[in-house]
Amino acid sequence: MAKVAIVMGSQSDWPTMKNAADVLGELGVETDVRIVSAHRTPDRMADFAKGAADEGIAVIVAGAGGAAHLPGMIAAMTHLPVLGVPVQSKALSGLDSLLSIVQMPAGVPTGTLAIGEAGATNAGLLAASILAGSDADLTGRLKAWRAARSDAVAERPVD
Ligand code: RP5
Repeated sequence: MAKVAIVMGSQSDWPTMKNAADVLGELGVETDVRIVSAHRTPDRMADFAKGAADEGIAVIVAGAGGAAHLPGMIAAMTHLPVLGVPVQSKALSGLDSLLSIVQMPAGVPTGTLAIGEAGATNAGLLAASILAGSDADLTGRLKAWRAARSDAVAERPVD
């Protein structure tokens, strides 16, 4: 059963959010990926947020762009950790998305990652880190993944 849900406001967010799914796949973490829009499918969003814990989901990665209310609205309806990814928007390059996600009122925490693909990748890694706290095998895979990334960095640049 998937312990990480990856949700996004639109099909157009998938090229960004796929980075979260990919890194979790590399770490052997099953994901449940859905399109859930705060504005276009609010009832679907509420059903998802209220039911996620009972479905066995432990961490939610939520990405949206522009008026990116999705992560905060989900966080308002579940006690599960919500990691928000600001998707890069056309009009304002994702600054709108970032500010829509990051400035939550005290009491409704929503993690906020970097704009775009780096944020999605790191949201996946953070989700894995959270799960690794109670999963020794995943801890080992996460350490190996990070070590491989370090090993891939050359000591000196090449021409
Ligand atoms: C947001 O509006 C979505 O998360 C997406 O980033 C943005 C644009 O959506 P589309 O018009 O491409 O469907 O709700």
